[in-house]
Amino acid sequence: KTPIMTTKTPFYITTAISYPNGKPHIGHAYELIATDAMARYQRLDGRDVFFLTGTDEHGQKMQQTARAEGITPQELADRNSAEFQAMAVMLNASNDDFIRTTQARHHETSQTIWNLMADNGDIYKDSYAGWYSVRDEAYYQEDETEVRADGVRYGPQGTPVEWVEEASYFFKLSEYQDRLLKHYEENPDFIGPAERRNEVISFVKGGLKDLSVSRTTFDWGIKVPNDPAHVMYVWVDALTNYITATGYLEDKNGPRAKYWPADVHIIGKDIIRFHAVYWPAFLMSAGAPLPKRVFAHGFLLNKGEKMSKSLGNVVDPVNLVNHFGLDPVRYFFLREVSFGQDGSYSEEAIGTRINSDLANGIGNLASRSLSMIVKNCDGKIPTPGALTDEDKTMLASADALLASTRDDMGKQLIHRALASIIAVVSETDRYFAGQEPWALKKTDPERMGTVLYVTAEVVRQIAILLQPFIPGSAEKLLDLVAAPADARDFAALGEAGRLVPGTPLEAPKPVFPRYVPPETDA
Ligand code: ME8
Repeated sequence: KTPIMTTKTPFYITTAISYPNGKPHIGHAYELIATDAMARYQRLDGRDVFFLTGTDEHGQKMQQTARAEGITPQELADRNSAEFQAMAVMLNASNDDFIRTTQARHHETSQTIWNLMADNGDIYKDSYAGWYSVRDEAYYQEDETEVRADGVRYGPQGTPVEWVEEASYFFKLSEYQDRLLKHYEENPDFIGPAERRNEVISFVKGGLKDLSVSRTTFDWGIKVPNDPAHVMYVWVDALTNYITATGYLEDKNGPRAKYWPADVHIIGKDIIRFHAVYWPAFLMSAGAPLPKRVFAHGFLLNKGEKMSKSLGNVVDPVNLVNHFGLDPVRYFFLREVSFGQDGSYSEEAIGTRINSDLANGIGNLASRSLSMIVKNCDGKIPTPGALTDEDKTMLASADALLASTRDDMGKQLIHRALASIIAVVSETDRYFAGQEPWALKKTDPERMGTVLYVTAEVVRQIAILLQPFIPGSAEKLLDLVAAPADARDFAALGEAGRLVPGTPLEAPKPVFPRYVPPETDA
């Protein structure tokens, strides 16, 4: 036999890299869970996936926070980066790497990209005078800021700005205005969702000024090549992380170079400008291909209110997962929030959603149908008889999910993919109730076997498709239908992987307990 070379198509997906100036919060967890679902989906769909997340450790915010705590920025970064790494494990994230911008590999690539931009004639030395938000690590035009009643001047994201004047290198961003607009025009999928695309286009049409890309009033950053009095502006180094991890700029034939350009950067809506304006301009200047897509998700609100330390409603993801369990939390955020829009969460909403869709939905369907098989069919998957139109329609609905969810997930419509999977659960409930297999037990046992076979087969396919979203629970469901370990990816969906009659099943164990709110002292 001649071995067949299988070359899977690469798929590179990233989250933003988080500032480790504090512990991770629920917004960080949300972004990682959503990106993980997309990475897992593509892996199961046969792509060669590289999924990157990490921490953004330089800049003035890190330096100031460390000083306030009486520790070094490196100590602060080490302590909190470890928290972000632990969160990724806790959330069952399938990231293939975790990048820290203080790593040697990243210093190297940041200096490489700087040199490429300089060699292209896009970097010059001057001095900067203008407004800067340390919290956003962003420069703002005066007309983007306002002085509020408290006498403090704020930037467009509601964070205070301060006046900065210092020697600085500039990047000739102004020269990229037309090329960027042309790129947006020719690549309508470059920015999603549409609201963010429109926002970016109008910002760029408004005119781009050259960007200050180095700082001299502090030293916690990556040194500018040949001018050690300057450290790179933190966003120059931060954005570069995505290409650092592939090694593309150092060696186009290296083991991970095939992943560049990224298929999609998943970020929050507050940092779209950096990703859809600065980053492509840097890459154009460095002569490297641009990412195919930048998709901005919305913000999570606690009971409709913005989370903030002063309101005391910043939820620790560890507490949330301890309270509800990991997969219920993953499921809630992925199903409840329209990906790309803001979303609200509350204990009540999480409880309601997991009871209706998981405990009373797929959990109940699996346990009712599979326990009937164990009791009434000798503990083995029954042999189906001739299929009726209803059976065929039911199987066709399950078989159609691959194409529809593939389309939705390709557009980051995670909530829509999940909604269509759960809609098939409801359809199966109606099918099951309508066929009354419990009544067929005496009148027509062969027909009962067919109905149970069809139902179990739909459960199998739903379990395969739920793996990207709730991997641990989906695995348990697949164990319940005795799906072979090598037939759990999307190649096993549809006709190709139908349940094999005669396969022994064990009595189903419950996978999704009902959520019962804790007693409160009224
Ligand atoms: O912005 N809801 O880091 P970061 C949803 N280091 N998402 C939220 C959120 C919320 N309430 N709060 C924050 C940075 N996020 C930079 C990124 S990338 C080269 C550098 C999202 O720790 C936010 O939008 O402030 C961003 O995508 C991510 O969490 C990290 O935010």
